[in-house]
Amino acid sequence: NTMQPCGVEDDDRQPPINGLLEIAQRGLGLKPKRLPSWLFYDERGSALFEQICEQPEYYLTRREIALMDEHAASIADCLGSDVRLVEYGSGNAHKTRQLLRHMHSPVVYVPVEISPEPLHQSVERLAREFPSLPVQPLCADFSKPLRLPIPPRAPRRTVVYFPGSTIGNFESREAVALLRKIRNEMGDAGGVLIGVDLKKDPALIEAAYNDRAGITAAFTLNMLARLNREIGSDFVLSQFSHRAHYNPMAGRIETHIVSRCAQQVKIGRAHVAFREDEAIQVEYSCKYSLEDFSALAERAGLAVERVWMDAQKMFSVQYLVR
Ligand code: AVJ
Repeated sequence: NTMQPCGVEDDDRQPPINGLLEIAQRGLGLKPKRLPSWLFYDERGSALFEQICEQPEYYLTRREIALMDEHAASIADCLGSDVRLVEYGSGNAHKTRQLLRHMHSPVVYVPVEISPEPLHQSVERLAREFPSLPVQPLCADFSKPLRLPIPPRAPRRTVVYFPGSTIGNFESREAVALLRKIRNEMGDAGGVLIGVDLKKDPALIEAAYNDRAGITAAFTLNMLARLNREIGSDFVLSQFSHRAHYNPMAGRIETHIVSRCAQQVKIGRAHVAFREDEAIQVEYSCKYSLEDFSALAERAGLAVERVWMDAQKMFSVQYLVR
């Protein structure tokens, strides 16, 4: 079960590597140390992420769902009928159902998901609720060029749905590259429906990544636990801590795993040394103003056609076209 990178960091310019051990060795050999965010999402990490979404401080998921509750009909009208909806990542059952319920038929749904198990589950659930909806699942890494399945009949338009502010995990250059890739896949008449978390009081943002129950900390440290499980490294979890700070200049949460003491960790046959307080950078979560995001879209040859926001203007869903 070799997981592929789910599109973070600038791995794409490096020679291709697959093994988790090599990924860990390479990332921990960098200065400063850095591990890719997709490493969070093994089974345990995905379960912890679902728990994060239920924490009172983590406003993103609740706001996006509220937004979809309020605006799903208007979003569906904007997309029009005869649409092929290609969803990047299929762990978003609730939001997707809200959208599909309002979309004007005919619709073809193409969930794209890297792990076969969640893909299979989401397809089964949807088939039960939308028995007449054609579903063409695609097990693939959405950060790589996709070969979309041939639709039953040519749709009028392909819309890529990318919810959850996952775009925030990419630095701007990578985000632009991903949007360009989407632009190619959707074709001339296509569009992108994308969830984007907005800039707001830094204290609220920071709280979302430092919940009182410590779920986010557990989620972050699970990356080390995962490496211990899968490559036999010997990280002592109590000797590391989670740190998430908002960088107002860059407009992003920067999450690190910090070594509590000077220590050595066995990674494969080698040992990696940590200084006290040395940090491994593990995640960026970029926040955008409407102007920021429209400039980003423009760099990818896309224009923002519509923006929907929740009542508190904390989160946005935006429709981009060529
Ligand atoms: C799923 C990437 C949108 O960045 O807010 C949540 C992941 N990390 N808490 C985010 C995450 C820590 C989340 N995304």
